[in-house]
Parts: sequence; structure tokens; C-alpha cells
Amino acid sequence: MRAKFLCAVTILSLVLSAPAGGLAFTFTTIDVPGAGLTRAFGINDAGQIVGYFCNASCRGFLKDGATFTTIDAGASITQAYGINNAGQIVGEFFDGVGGYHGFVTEAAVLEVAVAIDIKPGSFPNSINLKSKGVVTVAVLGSADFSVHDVDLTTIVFAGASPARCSFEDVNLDGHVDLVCHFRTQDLNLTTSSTQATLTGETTGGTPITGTDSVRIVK
Ligand SMILES: [Ca+2]
Ligand SMILES: [Ca+2]
Repeated sequence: MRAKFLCAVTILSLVLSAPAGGLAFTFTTIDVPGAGLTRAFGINDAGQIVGYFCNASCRGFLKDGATFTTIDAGASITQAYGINNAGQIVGEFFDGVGGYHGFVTEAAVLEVAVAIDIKPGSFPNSINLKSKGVVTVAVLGSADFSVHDVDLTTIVFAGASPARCSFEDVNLDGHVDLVCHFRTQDLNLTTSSTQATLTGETTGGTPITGTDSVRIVK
């Protein structure tokens, strides 16, 4: 009896270890930073992944490259289960009273807020609109936002495309930043402007936006 059992176990383990049609899998672990639990449920052709993570409560997440964005239906629990190629996400949320409801997002609502620093390391961010020079703007990387995910061709700051960009840790926090230079003459700022916004997209198509103050030299 014991021998038969061992024999069966041996055969089973041989079957399990046999390559399935020559396929080999490489596993990449997905953990939302700081979360006690992370579950992934859906992926689209752009490689964007959705699921949910939990600490005291559960929230959905979208993983786009190395960047995680929280999906929160405004309820006590939000869980995402699928994403299509237009970026629409389906899932469910708990209404806090006693019921679960399904949800679907519109494709365009996802936007990642990024921190930017106009004239890195200096403040106020004085800009002389008569200058023939450039204004430097840094998109700051962080633990949950990799600037390497930014599609450089999509970057626009105050209506201007960058003259050039490079990667450098300008604030010395250990996270690489994206540093772009814009010709002052290309900026659509006026003497009454008090802030300026940089927009762009990740390589996965998720919009990013960041705003910082400016002081126009009069
Ligand atoms: Ca600054
Ligand atoms: Ca940095």
C-alpha cells in the first residue's frame, strides 16, 4: 500500500515537472509598495496590469511600467479585475452598507500626478520671458513613479516641446529624475502667470501632469 502510494507520488511529480509543450515561464512578482497583500487579475496588450492591494482596506491598482496608480471608487473597498486595450477597467466596490457593485471606468480618467520642479534647486522660479535662453524643468522620480516610463515625445511644458531631455537625480533623493530644457521663447506664459504645467504620457499611454509655481520677471 505504502509502495503503491509512493509510486503514484513519483509518477505525479514526473508529470508536474515535465515541460508543457516546451513552454518555459518566467515569473515577475508584483507588489504594490507598502501593501500587505497584492493580487493581479487583468492585463492588456500594452502590458498594463490591474488588481487590488490591501492594508486596512482594499483598493484597486493599475500598474503601468513601474508606476502604480490607485483605483478608488470612493467606497470602503475597490477591487479591479480587468483592463482592455482602451484602458477601461472593470471591477467591483463595496458600498460600505452591505452591497457589492460592479464598475467600469472611462478610458480617459486615469492620470498620474507627478511632482515637477521648475528651475531645479532654486526658488522662486523666476522666468524672464524676454530671455533667449532655456527654462529647465525636472520631473521627479519616486518609489512608485519611474521617469523611465515617460514617453519623451509626448512632453509639453507651458505649450512647448522640450529642446532636449536627460536623466539625472537632481534632488539627490536616490530616484532618477527626468530633466528637460524648454526654450523660453516657446513658452505660452504671460506676465500674469503664477504657475506652469507639464503634461505627457507614459509609454503605456497613461497621461501624466505636474504643476509648479513661476514668478515672471517684469
Ligand atoms: Ca524650483
Ligand atoms: Ca531624484
